[in-house]
Amino acid sequence: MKTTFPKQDSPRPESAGAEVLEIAQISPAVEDVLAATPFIDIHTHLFAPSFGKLGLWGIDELVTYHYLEAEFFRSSHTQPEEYFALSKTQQANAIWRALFVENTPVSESTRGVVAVLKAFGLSTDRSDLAEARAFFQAQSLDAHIRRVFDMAGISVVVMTNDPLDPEEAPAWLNGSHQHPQFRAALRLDRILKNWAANWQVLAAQGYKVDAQASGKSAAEVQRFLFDWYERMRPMYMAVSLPDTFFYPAETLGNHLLAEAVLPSCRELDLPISLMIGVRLQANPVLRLAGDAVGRADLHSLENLCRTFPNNRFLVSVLSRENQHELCVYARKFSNLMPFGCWWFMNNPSIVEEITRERIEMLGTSFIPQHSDARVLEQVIYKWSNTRRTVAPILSNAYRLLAEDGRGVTRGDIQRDVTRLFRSNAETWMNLNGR
Ligand code: RAT
Ligand code: ZN
Repeated sequence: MKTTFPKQDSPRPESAGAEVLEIAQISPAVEDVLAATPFIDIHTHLFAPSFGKLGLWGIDELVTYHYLEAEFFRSSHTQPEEYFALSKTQQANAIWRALFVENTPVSESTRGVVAVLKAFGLSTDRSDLAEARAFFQAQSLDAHIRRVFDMAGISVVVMTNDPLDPEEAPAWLNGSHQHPQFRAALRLDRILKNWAANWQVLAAQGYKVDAQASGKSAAEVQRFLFDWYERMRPMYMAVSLPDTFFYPAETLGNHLLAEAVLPSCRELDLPISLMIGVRLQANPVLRLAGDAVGRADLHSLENLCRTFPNNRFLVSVLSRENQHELCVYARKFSNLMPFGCWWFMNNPSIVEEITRERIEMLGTSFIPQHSDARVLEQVIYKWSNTRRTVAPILSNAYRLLAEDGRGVTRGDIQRDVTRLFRSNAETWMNLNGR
């Protein structure tokens, strides 16, 4: 069992890029380095091509992203029940008309679609989607994926893989899906949040579990996780938790977390990702778009990081009000890695605030962003937005440092950007060793 946590240990580069930059050179150097460094996207909902239809891509999927569906119902008289009865093409047409033709697409998610169209040289102001549809239909998926990764400046994405998803599990059981650029993450929401509806699935597969998760159940859940580890070779285990999550409360989920999941993570040397603060189905008629946010009690994190010092916790919080506490806890616990500006946090104004604060409090010992992309081409706009927002923040940090007496070199900038957007993830997940 590991008792130490991966630390970065890169001495200041001596040779390449060793001259101290003038203040005016800092910002172009930061932009260059950000553009030239391929990032690792540690949380997405994308799938490797071998998963077939589970992998979403193309204009109709982009336009019907649930972030846009939520906006659509504010700008259209269409009721959710009517919308969900439409075909995908009709849904995309309706959203395009309401949000891109009848209104100006100034929101973050609508601008994202515009940016993707522009990136492929397509018109951004057409009254319909015909041109875009023709373009995407003409692409062959493997080549398109390579092009998209290149345009997004990413080298690897981590998927979200649920062994109890009735559509996804058979794909894993029917063959290998190892892909160097699409790595797995073992998602535990069904086990940890809805044991009542899922324990029988494990039981039917031969695991000796019961409704109360008593007796051998925790050991059997471990056996289930080991089996899925072998199948998926995941980078981490993961769960999204509600704002009401509290550890240590007497719940089935906490029992399984402490007695099955965390011991398995220790044994397998895997981090666990906790995404905390979702208010699931605040408005169920909106389906995937119906979740909201609530402030969580982060004493849970303190309790977990202290009680389980040999587990590594990758943590993202959904509420803006929890961001500061997360930084403070990361200063207290080196087994805690804050990551990403998740979902409702992924807007430039908030990303800017959170990232500035994290640099001020944690230096480069955090993972600034993940895309959460559900549709392949979203990585293009999401990562371009991240680079655009982070560039002035990093430049400003270096300018302040220079004014305070320590000039920076291009080599310093490269080391920092690599650590933030690659090696914190690589070392924390042991990406290259699995
Ligand atoms: O951002 C999203 O798309 C959300 O719907 C969630 O999927 C969230 O990111 C999660 O992983 O639970
Ligand atoms: Zn997600």
